[in-house]
Parts: sequence; structure tokens; C-alpha cells
Amino acid sequence: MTKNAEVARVLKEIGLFLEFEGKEPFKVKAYQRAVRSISALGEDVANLADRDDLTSIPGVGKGIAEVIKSYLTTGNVGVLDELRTRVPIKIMELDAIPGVGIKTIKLVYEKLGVTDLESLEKAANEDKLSKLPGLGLKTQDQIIEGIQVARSGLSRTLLADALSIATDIETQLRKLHEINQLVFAGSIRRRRETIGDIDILVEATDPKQVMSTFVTLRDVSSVSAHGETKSSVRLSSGIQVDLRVLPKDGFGAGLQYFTGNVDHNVKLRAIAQKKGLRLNEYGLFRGEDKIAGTDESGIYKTLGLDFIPPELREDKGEIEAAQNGQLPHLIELKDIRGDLHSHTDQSDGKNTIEEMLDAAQMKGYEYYCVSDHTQSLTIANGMDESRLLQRIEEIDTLNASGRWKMKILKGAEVDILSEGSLDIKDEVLSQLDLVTVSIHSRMKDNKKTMTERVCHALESKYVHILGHPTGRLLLKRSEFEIDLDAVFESAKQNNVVMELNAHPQRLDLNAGNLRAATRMGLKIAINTDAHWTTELDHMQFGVYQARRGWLTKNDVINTYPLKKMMSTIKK
Ligand code: DGT
Ligand code: CA
Ligand code: CA
Ligand code: ZN
Repeated sequence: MTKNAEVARVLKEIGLFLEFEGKEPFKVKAYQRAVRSISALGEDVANLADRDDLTSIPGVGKGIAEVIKSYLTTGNVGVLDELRTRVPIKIMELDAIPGVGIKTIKLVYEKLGVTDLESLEKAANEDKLSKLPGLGLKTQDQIIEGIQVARSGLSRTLLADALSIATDIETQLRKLHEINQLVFAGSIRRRRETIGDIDILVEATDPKQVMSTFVTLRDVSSVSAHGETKSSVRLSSGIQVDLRVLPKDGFGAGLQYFTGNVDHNVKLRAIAQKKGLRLNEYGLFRGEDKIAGTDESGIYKTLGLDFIPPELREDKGEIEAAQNGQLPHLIELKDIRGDLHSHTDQSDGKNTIEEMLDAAQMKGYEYYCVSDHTQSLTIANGMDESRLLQRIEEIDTLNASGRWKMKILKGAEVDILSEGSLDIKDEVLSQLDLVTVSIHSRMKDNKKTMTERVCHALESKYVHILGHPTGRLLLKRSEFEIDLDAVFESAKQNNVVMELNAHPQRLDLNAGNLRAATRMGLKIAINTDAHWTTELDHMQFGVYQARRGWLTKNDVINTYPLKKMMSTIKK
């Protein structure tokens, strides 16, 4: 596992304390920038430290580099200890609450002595927040809701993070020659958006050896079970990992059982019973005879079902479809031919257009759309019309240069304004190949206003895609209030494609939304919205989510060859 997340956390905490003290705004900005850079770093920050190359990271100067080195070598940072002593509050815990920032933290600390989530909750429940200057009842309610979100966030982990942790454990365990098979089960295998705990299954010649290695892995902070077939540990990152050792002739049955989900398993067991069979984690039995269980596909087959991809195993109709030979042929990563939403340093992206194009070309894409923010998003340095026109010319030149084999599409991520109008004139929009519109402001509009705003934007003759349609940030911010049925209806009328944003923290639309959209005949675009070259890798998470939404290749426009894709979005 890379040290990036841990280091980013330490720097974030220092930045928050500095902001709280309000003395050195420049330093605060530098820390914030460093946190963003390191969270998105393509390699382990520890490697950069070894090479003495930390200052090549955007935002990292000599001072922050020293902090990082100190943390990596000693696990301690002097400045942070001092800050914690000077300001005795759990600043990370409070900052993790949606709707709570440093301003509020300072206020409740100074007026009410709030130092952590517990004391904040108590103050809110005693109606003390609403009486503070500038807060009010509405904010107090939002904070109460935010505390719930923060609590649930503490207990779950984004799929992308869990997968990288699980993969690191796999790498360490695979060094043992005793291991014959190792797979991830549970919600990771089903590619849920967030993960409760990591489930790993192993088949091995020496289970004892595997278990003792597992409970002593370098990131283990505590061991809650250490047995011959099952062990559970908690890692320093806070996530729990369950490891089970299964026998070879029951590996498929165990894999099926521990992949879940529970509802899927219950229904499967009932089907077995109806056939006079018995299904459990050890196998599929007729009387005392085991008739399936070595491999997972054998279990489904013997029960008269087509093989059900793990992403569908939620008891949402997949079992019936498998009985009737009607499972969808799910989209795969290799079907993707291009990315239709990406940023560069023209707005808030971190790489130049050339760097992004080089990285996209490495993916073997046939087309790639550059779609920076537009002018009303000032914090993202959005483009006004004249900059956008320059960009259009620039892309014409880049296409003509022949340096990239793929077609570079001229795009923009245009802001939807308060009434649903767009912040770029039609005569400029008409010169773009592909226009995505998104909500980035007034996210607290009520349902009716928000729905009307979005639907109105989709009516524009020049709009092709609705970007991140619900605006949620997993474990952080709930979706905005919006009537998605009405939005889908409007999209249908106006031939607008819905974006499935592949960023691991967004992944809107969710699986149910995706099924509803395609049932209405809408098309989907799976886009990374990359702000860094390494974020182009997020495409895989979009594809996982698409599979959970039962999408086939035909539902997704960026699996189409260029000509077909362009004619599909044509107005
Ligand atoms: P999570 O960890 O909350 O993200 O979700 P899962 O699905 O990984 O849940 P977990 O780790 O509690 O259990 C892993 C799988 O084991 C679960 O998906 C199905 C199976 N399983 C666990 N408990 C039961 C049970 O009581 N009955 C049945 N049929 N299966 C179970
Ligand atoms: Ca689990
Ligand atoms: Ca588990
Ligand atoms: Zn956006």
C-alpha cells in the first residue's frame, strides 16, 4: 500500500490547524495544494522521499518536504504535535462533517467549548448551535444530518481505496508458496460503491502458515480473531479484513457464499431446496453427496442458472433472469473507446493538454474530449468565450499536427446557471464537438427549482451530455434534491446522454438510476472527469458501476466507433 493517503491526512490536519489559527494564509494554501497533489499522485510518496524528490510534487516546498520526511521516518511530526497541544480539538473529525468548516469549528469551540463530534452533537441536540451568530435553525439541522453522514463515513471505505488496500495485502500474501488460490469476496467482489470490510478467501497447502503471516502483516494494528480457517484484523487505516482459508473441493461454494449478498444467497438456497438439494458454504449436496462446490460456476449450473456476474448479485431480478437465459451481456473495460469528459490546466486540471492527450493515447483511445470548466466557475479558473474560442483553434492545430492518432474532440463542461441558462453563448457552443452541462453552484436548491433548472438546460440545442447528474460525493455529500424521472424524460425528449461519472467518489448515477435510465432508452457516457493524467485510470470504476447497473456495450456511447458516437449524440 502506498503511504500517500496517510501522508495526505497528516498534511491536511496541519493545514486545518493553521487555518484555524488564521495566521499564515499562504502556508494554509500550500498545505491544501500538497494534500491534493499527494492524494492524486501516481506513485508512492515514500519512493519520492527515497529519491529526495519530494519538492517535485506541486505544493510541496522545503518545509512540507521536511514534514513528510519526518513522518515517514519516525511516524511523528513535531509541528503537528505542537498544534494539537495548542488547539486541543479533534479537527479532522469535525472537518469531516459535511457542512462544517473551519469557520464553524472556531465558532463552536470559542462559544461552546466544542472539541469533537460528540460534543458538537450534544450542543446541536440541546439547540445551542442555532443561537450562535450566523448559524440558525436550518444550519443546526444540516449539522445534525452531517454528523450522521460523518458517522457512516467512518465505518465504510470507498471501493477504490479498499481495492488498493486489498491488492497490497494480496501482494504480501502471495509471497507465500503455500497459497494456491486467493480471491476477494464480499462487497469488493460485487464492486459496491463503498466497502464495510474486506473479505479475502484463500486455498492453501499450509493454512496455519498463511494465518500467522496474515495477522502479522505490517499494516495490522489489532487482531480480533486468529484461527485455522478464519482470522480478522484491523489495519492502521481503520478498515477490517477477514481472511478465510477454504478447502480445495469447497472453494467454489465458499466463494459463492462469501460473495453474497445475503439476499441473493437466501434466494439461491431456496432454489436448491425446491430441487431437493442443500446449498451451504461447503458445497451443493444431494443427501450426503456433494454434487458441486469446487468451482463457483458449477453451483449455478447445477441449479439450472446461467452464471451470474458478481456485480449483479443483489437479488434485484438477476436470479430470475439467469433462470430464463436473460442476463444482460455486461459491458467490459476493453469495450471503452474514448473518454468524453476531462480537464487540463486551462481550468482546474493539473496537467497540460499535451500531457493529458499523451496519457489518453496510452489507453489506446480512438477519441478523447477535452472539456474544461467555463467562466462562472471562477474558483476553477473557468474559461470565458474568448478563451474557449482560442481553445477550439488550439485543438484544431493539435488534431492537424498528427502527433496523436486519436481524434481530439472540442468540448467544455458548461455551468448551468440559476435559471437553467448556460454561461456560454450559443454561437460559441455551436462550434464545439461535444457540450457537457453540469451543476456546480446552488446545490441546495429545492427539488422543484433544481429539476426545472436542469431540464431547462437540457433543452438547449447544443447540449449533448448531463455531467454528474446528482452531484453526490460518496461518504461526504448527499445528492442534491432532484426529480431524476423528470430529468430522464427531458433528456429523452432532447436527445441528451446521461453521464456515469467514473470518479470513485462520485459514481453517479447509481445502479438503480442506471437501470431506470436505460429502461427509458437513454444512453449513458462513462467519463472519468480526469483532472490529472493518473485519473484516466478511474474508467475501471465507471465500468464496475455500469455493470452493477446492468449496462451492455450498446447502452454506453463511448464504446461506439467515433462516427457512430457522434451521430448518436447529434441533435
Ligand atoms: P460489507 O462488508 O458491509 O461491504 O458487505 P459484504 O457483502 O461484504 O458483507 P460481509 O462482509 O458481512 O459478508 C460477506 C458475505 O458473506 C456476504 O455478502 C454474504 C455472506 N454472508 C455473511 N453473513 C451471512 C449470513 O448470515 N447468511 C448468508 N446467507 N450469507 C452471509
Ligand atoms: Ca465485507
Ligand atoms: Ca466480512
Ligand atoms: Zn464537473
